[in-house]
Amino acid sequence: PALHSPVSGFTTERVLRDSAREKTLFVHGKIDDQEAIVILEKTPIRQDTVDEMLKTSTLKLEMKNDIYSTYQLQAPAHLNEIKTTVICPATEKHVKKYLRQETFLIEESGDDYTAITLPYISSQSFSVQWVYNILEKKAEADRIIFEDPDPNIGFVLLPDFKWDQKQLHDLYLIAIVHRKDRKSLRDLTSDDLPLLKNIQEKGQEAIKKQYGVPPSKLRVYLHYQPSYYHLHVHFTSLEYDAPGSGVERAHLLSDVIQNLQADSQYYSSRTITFPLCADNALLLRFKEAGKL
Ligand code: M7G
Repeated sequence: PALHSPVSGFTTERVLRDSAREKTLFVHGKIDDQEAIVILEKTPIRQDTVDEMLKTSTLKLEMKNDIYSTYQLQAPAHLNEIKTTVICPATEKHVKKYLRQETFLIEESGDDYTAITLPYISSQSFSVQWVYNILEKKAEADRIIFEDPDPNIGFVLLPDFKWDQKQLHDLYLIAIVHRKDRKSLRDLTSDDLPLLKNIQEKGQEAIKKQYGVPPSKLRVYLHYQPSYYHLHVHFTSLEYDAPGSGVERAHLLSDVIQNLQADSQYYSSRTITFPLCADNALLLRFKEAGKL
């Protein structure tokens, strides 16, 4: 839907991060006196628009040498969109999340979780209001592609807001569980196997049905630490190097299921390794506790 521009009144304060390779830019600024973050991202070129693009664009020659030539192509506006994400009002924590920073690996034992991480989560993690809005159909209801309404093993599956759904190459969905008493991987025991298997089976099935992408083309995982402490599972295209899909943060759902089958206390007792940014408040707590 067309909408009034929330970014026309944006004043830039500083660039938090940019990447020429990912073609993204994260800026911090203000919209009408409110703190705001705007994320700009050039989206992949869609195969189905290539013919149209080459036929309708103007080409400006940059150089020619033997059989080689380079051009600047000016595509029509509708083929040249920039995906824009706005967070407003943004908190200081959002600014830190997007600021490019040095990262450090933390090794969190089960006891560290209880003594250090859990108090931190309870006092100052990100609001999960957006998650509740999805579960209660107060936001993004029209984007839901599958729902199992069961209060114990049910979940909602919808496109992650990182994915514009224009091409399958960077397919990215999230399954958000209905139950509100599971914050992260750490809370899972073998009691949750029916929930996890349900997400895996029905999530994969729904994605196959909706997008024609089979389970063998999907990377299905949980983050530890997540940013939002309400249990959710990421489904990304195997072809796509999704942010946060590296070994230091992503735990494959199929591994999680097998680990819990072998040991119900696996995730409550094991030491789990994860990266944190330099001025992350949790990292400071690990430092204060002499763990870094
Ligand atoms: P995470 O592992 O808690 O944190 O995943 P991360 O953002 O550090 O990866 C939360 C996931 O939810 C991310 O993939 C986000 O892109 C996605 N997400 C965050 N928000 C605020 C929204 C939202 O409002 N709508 C949708 N559809 N996805 C969101």
